[in-house]
Amino acid sequence: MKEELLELRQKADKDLKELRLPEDIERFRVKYLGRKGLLSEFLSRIPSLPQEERPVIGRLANEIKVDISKRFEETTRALGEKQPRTTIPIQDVSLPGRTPPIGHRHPLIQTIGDIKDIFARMGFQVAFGPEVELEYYNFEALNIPLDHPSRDDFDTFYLDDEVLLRSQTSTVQIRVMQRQKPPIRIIAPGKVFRPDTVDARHSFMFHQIEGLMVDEGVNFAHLKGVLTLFARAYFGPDTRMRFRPSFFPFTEPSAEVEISCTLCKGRGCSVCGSTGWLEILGAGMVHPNVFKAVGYDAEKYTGFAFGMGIERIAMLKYGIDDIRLFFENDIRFLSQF
Ligand code: 2NL
Repeated sequence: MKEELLELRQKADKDLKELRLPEDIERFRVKYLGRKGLLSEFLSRIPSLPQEERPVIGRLANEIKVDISKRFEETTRALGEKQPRTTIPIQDVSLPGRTPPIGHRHPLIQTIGDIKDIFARMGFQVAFGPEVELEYYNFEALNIPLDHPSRDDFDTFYLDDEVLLRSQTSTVQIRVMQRQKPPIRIIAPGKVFRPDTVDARHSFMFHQIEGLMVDEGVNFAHLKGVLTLFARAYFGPDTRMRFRPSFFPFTEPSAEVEISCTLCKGRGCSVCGSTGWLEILGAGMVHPNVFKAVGYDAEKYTGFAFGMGIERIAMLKYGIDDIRLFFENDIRFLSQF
């Protein structure tokens, strides 16, 4: 019995030295010190020993149990001091914080906002309408005849015989005139769609702002005044303008409006094709047939209207040379605005 006990102590000593991981520690405790462990088992056998051996073996067994327990505790404490540092994540609260990336409005939306603010100061309200439209609003009400080339499938996305993706935002102004009587002063920004092949200057979807002012006595001088104020406010106070005769089915007379080149100030460069002028919008006096379509008295009311491409305006203002940059979601481009 005595030899057995001493052997047990030796084995326990050896096992203790090999303890490394938390699960080793627990395994050791169960094996030697647990309720059904080797030492308990040993102690339970003592009552069946001969009378004279019991006290000696009993004392020795207890000594060894206390000894193993003591050294087991020392070993686990030593291991415990090494281990927690490696498992608890270290947080240095004195480090500067990480700034989350903050987004901003898309440059086209900013441009719409800037243009809107200028017209708002002249009393224009903002109007919206559907992007999926009836052929009637996109063409018929705007005095665009059935055989006009822009009605072709090549220039308009048709969904069926009567329904299409609007190719201009004039549809919005027609809807407003149907609802409201003059005086009217609105701008209508939004997406328009045309089946063009995409390149540096074309996109199948782009943005327009159209404007409309209708009242008694509105004339071409009002149109020139409003657009001149707009151009100077948006492109700078030295901006000059010129109006050149043009044709649109929905206005008569009609004009193409140009500003002095924003880059070369009119001297001639590659942006303006050495003319010194840049076309920024089309405009004119609303055609009487458009007033008839919305039930306005064309003898009583007159009005002007204009339309401009927002991408083009933003490209001229910021010197952007490819329209596709607006739609590619490249953060290197967008973060510059
Ligand atoms: C362009 C410029 C233009 C209009 C749009 C318009 C709207 C109504 C009545 C009359 Cl409701 N006109 N809009 C007028 C002139 C030019 O857009 O280059 N368009 C092809």
